[in-house]
Amino acid sequence: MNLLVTGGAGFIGSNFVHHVIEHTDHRVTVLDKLTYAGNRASLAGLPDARLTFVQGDICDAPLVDELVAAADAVVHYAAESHNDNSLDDPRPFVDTNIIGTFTLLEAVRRHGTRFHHISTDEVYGDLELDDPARFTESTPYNPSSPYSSTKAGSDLLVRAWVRSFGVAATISNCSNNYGPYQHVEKFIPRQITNVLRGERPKLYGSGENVRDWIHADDHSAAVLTILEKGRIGETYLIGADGEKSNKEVVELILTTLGQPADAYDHVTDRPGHDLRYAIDSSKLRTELGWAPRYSDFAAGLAATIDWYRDHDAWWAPQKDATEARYRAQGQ
Ligand code: NAD
Ligand code: TDX
Repeated sequence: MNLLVTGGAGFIGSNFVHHVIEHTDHRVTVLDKLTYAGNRASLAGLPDARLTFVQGDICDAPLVDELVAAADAVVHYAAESHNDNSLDDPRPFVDTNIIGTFTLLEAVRRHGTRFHHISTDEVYGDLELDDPARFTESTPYNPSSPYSSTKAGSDLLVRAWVRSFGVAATISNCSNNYGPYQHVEKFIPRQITNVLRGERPKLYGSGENVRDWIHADDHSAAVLTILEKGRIGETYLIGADGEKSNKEVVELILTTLGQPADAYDHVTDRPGHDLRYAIDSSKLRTELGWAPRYSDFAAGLAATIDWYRDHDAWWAPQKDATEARYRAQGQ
């Protein structure tokens, strides 16, 4: 198959491209705008015979049409992805996440191309810390931030294009990813690279907020499974039973790097900060037979820490500007 992967120079998209090249015979074309979050170096070393890189915008309808016409399937990762940025300037989130997804849907509709839409558990809002419930495919949408509301909007566009126009699409909503190639603005890489630089980790508010962590490679395997075996029109939740409070994660990063567990600072909380996310991925596991490989979070985190220690040249150019932005917000 010829796969068109949007956002393939970003964190999860690049992990998916590596996964596809390693585990299948598919050819991949990446369409990526190379925003501040995209990095061509995340695809370095992959064979030219299997991978074509196109720098461009998913809102560019003629370009999207040409690339979709040449593809057997589209896997759509491209997005503005950071909640804090969406509070500062929501506009690019509306443009890329909504108009960009609309542009892709119109192209796959014209060409009859299989489409898989990558989304997030944040579309469901948040849960109380002591709520025994977890998100399922039937949880009502209740997004909190400009980021999650634009992702929710893009999911609803996909559902409508399936029902109204018969587009052959599936959707997956995944929990928080960690692993190599994640931008240093995000929680885990920010704290790892802070400690590597001799700076203290920064915890928003109390640090009691809970995220449900999954390794990016497990996310990639799940997406490939849905692409191959998923039922058209269906949504699948992806998660690996990895609930941890932010405080627990920071303490684990510190102790893994040989520092005292309490050597972190509390900083200004994120406005509207979602309390807890938790995914029930039974549908994906029982219907399609997927299971995560990274069941030991401490081991996956240690491997991720090693990756950042060994890839200073990949993240160092972005670190100062990222921290300057956070400092300006009191974070
Ligand atoms: P990222 O910010 O690391 O990467 C996004 C990529 O999209 C970048 O390479 C960027 O250059 C590209 N891009 C942005 N706007 C574009 C445009 N207009 N045209 C073309 N390319 C554009 O994001 P990520 O964390 O890898 O997230 C990828 C997808 O996964 C997103 O759809 C996100 O909502 C979803 N998701 C992320 C997580 C997570 O934990 N990071 C969890 C669940 C779902
Ligand atoms: O310095 C920090 N300190 C801190 O306590 C940062 C950057 C974050 N946090 C907290 C906020 C969250 O509770 O850590 C948690 C994780 O923060 P982010 O990495 O910004 O992720 P989150 O807001 O949970 O969203 C992520 O998961 C769902 C991705 O960025 C989204 O793209 C995805 O949809």
